[in-house]
Amino acid sequence: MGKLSLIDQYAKDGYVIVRDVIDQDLVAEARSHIEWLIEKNPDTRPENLDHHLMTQDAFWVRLISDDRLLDIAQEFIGNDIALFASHYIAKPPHSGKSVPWHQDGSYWPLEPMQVITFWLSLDLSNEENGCMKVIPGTQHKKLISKSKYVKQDENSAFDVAMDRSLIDEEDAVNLVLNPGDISIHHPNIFHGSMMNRSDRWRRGLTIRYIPSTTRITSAKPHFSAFILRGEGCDNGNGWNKLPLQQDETSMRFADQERWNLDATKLNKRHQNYLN
Ligand SMILES: O=C(O)CCC(=O)C(=O)O
Repeated sequence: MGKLSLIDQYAKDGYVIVRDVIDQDLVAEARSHIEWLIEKNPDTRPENLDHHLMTQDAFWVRLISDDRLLDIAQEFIGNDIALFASHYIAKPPHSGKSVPWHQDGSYWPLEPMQVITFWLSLDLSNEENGCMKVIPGTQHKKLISKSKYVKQDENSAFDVAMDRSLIDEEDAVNLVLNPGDISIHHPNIFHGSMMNRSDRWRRGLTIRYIPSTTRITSAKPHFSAFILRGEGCDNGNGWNKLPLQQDETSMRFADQERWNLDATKLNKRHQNYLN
């Protein structure tokens, strides 16, 4: 049998890996960005650097808007691409928290649940430092309501997650990624990751793309609702303006001038839909 396309592999297993998507210079900038965020937010755990910090952060939005990522996202969700959420889960050496088993869609206020997650690896991510694990095929299971999730202990990055009795750990696959690789996963797939007990960091960025027609039904404002490609639409999502690099709100980065021009153009194009 020939090699399956990304879409076919994803349909079969609920996840797929794409190698070498982002170059090492940009990976290094993303690592510096994590350091910058940690310094600015000393009370936030590095596993929890999430989209609440994002609205004014030009480097973050530039990174998730990278054409190499959007070109892949387009294969899955079409030309009109928006961001729902993004989150650095950076596990420090020796003490990095686990991400207990869950289905992403259980937490998400999306209608319909049309969404795709990219996980961009910023280190060698393997079993030793707590790489992501998935259970292939579980994307076909229904979403379990968050109200059925059970409380987790202080070693977990989440307060609640799936009951362990629902998980067949021997079916789990480790997603071993090099810096710059991405994995892509389905909102229903069972997945999680162990603590980082190694002496290396395990840093990754989750990026949740939606077609811009998908509605975000939670209370507004939604800090990471951005139209990234295509026509966009006014569906009550309260789209944010793409932020420009300014020293008060964003780290400096290599292609900030190009970004400021591109973001200004896109903001103009979508001005009727923006907050
Ligand atoms: O970073 C991890 O270990 C887990 C990531 C995750 O749960 C997600 O991207 O949905």
